[in-house]
Amino acid sequence: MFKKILIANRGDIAVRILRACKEMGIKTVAVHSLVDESLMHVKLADESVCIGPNNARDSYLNVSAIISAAELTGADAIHPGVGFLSENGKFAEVVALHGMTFIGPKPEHIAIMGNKITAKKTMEELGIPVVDGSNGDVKSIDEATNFANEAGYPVLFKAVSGGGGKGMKIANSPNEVENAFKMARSEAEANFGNCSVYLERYLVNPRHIEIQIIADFYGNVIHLGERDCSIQRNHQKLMEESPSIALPREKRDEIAEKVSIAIKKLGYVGVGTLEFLYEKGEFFFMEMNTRLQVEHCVSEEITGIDIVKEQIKIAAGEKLSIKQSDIHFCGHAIEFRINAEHSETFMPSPGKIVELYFPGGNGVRIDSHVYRNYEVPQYYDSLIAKIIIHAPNREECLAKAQCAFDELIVDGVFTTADLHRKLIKNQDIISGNFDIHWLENNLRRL
Ligand code: MV4
Repeated sequence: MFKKILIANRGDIAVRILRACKEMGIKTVAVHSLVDESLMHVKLADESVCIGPNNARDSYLNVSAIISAAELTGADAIHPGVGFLSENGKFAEVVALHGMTFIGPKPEHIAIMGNKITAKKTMEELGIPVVDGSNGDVKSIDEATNFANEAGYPVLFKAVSGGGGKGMKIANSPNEVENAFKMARSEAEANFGNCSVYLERYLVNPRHIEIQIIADFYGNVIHLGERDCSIQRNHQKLMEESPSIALPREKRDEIAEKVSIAIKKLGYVGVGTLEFLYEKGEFFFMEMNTRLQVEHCVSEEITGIDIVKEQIKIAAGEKLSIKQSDIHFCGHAIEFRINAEHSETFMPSPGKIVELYFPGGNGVRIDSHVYRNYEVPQYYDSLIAKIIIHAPNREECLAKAQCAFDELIVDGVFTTADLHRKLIKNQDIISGNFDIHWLENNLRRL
């Protein structure tokens, strides 16, 4: 097992990883930017190193500074957390070249999934259902129109190097193809430095359902069921839950089984998530996230498995300690993301948290790094806390969430808590009647 892990991240996820390390008796190194000097994970870590100025590019994305910090402190592994360098295959290679372990999958698998066409092709060959699309990048308007006429409208252009929704353009009819193609290409070039785009049949009202997997070096693979992440805005998830109210158990078992087999055949190692769109009882693979995810907590709650501990053990070469048949899905869990943002405009709201009280009690989990008088910096993601509620069923979960939000106090910055207070009382949310567009379509009415 590792003796010392450097955590190349900040915020709630750095604290989450630090806790796993501490429980396992592993020493921790925190890294931080100038403004993050008094961050919670810095206070809790055994050692800390300042890796640069506030701008993430100069600190949390600064590969040489992070490698130097790891060598200086004698860390034997680096945990990239979420975001930042977590899906950077080059970084994973550099870590290995310096004789340390990157706590994540093999660089080759990061690379396959980083290209949306190879990701889709790979998964399709491994028996995972995908949405009808151009087999490769689309090079001309003619080629695009031909595909669209065959597949039927609407169609969707996507960036090959994309992900997270940037550079997507819909064409509803033949006369919209040219414009959508050109716009998608220029957005792809501007955002990813690669103008390649591909085409898919556009799914109009899907849900976002993802499958969590964990795989070790010895071909053992388990899945932790699904998470429904349909409640999102501008590709930022706000509320995630498991199980999905829209997904019959047999359908869950069927897709999760297919995913486990595919992951085993692929030789993938570590934790990962396959993101699907689910419409009219059918799954369509979109992307695979080759890292820990923000919303991993809901799967932990309903399975009792510590995903981060398993991830660390696997990276150290240990066998998975759980078999699929040992996993029992228990109750319902919902995660509410508390961002320092205005709850109506979603404008960032940096500043000092002058008053803070977190809810508690049975089934109420808080993953957070903030404390009273903490100053939310303007430089990074605005997530300040995750409230994860676990109860025997969805109804009790929502009731418990109401109690938790009655107790919660965050003063000094605007937060998304006010939006959650409305969401959990909304009839569509209560009855599970929503798709990926629901929040954007209903914000004004909430
Ligand atoms: C789609 C789609 C509809 N049809 N693909 C957005 C981000 C990327 N992960 C996939 N995305 C989508 N792909 C087809 N063929 C709709 C979306 C999409 C979306 C997906 C998941 C969660 C939120 C979304 C919001 C808008 C569009």
